[in-house]
Amino acid sequence: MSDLFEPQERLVIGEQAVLLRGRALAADSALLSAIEAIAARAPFRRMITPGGFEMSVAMTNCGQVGWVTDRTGYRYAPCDPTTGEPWPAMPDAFATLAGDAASAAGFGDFVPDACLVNCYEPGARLSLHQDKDEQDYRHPVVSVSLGLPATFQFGGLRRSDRPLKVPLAHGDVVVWGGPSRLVFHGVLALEDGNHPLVGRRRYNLTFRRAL
Ligand code: MD3
Ligand code: FE
Repeated sequence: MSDLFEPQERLVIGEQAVLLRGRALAADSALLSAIEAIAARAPFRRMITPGGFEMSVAMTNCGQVGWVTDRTGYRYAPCDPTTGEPWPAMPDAFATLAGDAASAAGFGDFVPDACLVNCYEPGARLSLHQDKDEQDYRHPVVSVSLGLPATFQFGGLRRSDRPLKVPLAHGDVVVWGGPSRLVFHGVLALEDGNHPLVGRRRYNLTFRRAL
């Protein structure tokens, strides 16, 4: 356990937004195997926005519901529209990691019911947006980064607020709650590279309480 040698680095990046550097490192291979198992049943796909654009980030989900977008809008759905099957269950190790990270950031009793799994290949990006499709914004969102590093943009409550750039690396966990829950945020185009465990891509898990 690396935390026997160095205390975990905690970086406050906003009001109730806490970066727990390396928090997921000890579980990285278990998380990656779980992602592969999820993707074997609910394949990564590039969804279409309501505006008709294909997203550059490929996505899948696990949990009771999954986030989807198509020409009709954004929503949480109990079944994968690609297969018609329910999303794979959320692995216990996922829910435990998310609950523990939320506790460490001061949010007790976070029990996620949805996990969106994003897959970035070089060039993929996520433009500034708010996460507003969940029922109750009092629940935090927990994100876990794996693979190639990315530059995260942490903005404000208005799209026009100039975003802060935060590098996110393999194993980083971020908890976003309180006033930071509704900030505009995004990810700059992924730079090419090769991660020893993950290869030429980046995964991001976002744990939410959607219902
Ligand atoms: C701040 N994902 O899936 S994780 C998303 O790296 C999303 O794939 C990015 O934004 C990614 O919606 C960023 C960090 C994140 C996730 C959700 C948030 C930050 C957030 C919700 C509210 C505020
Ligand atoms: Fe988001």
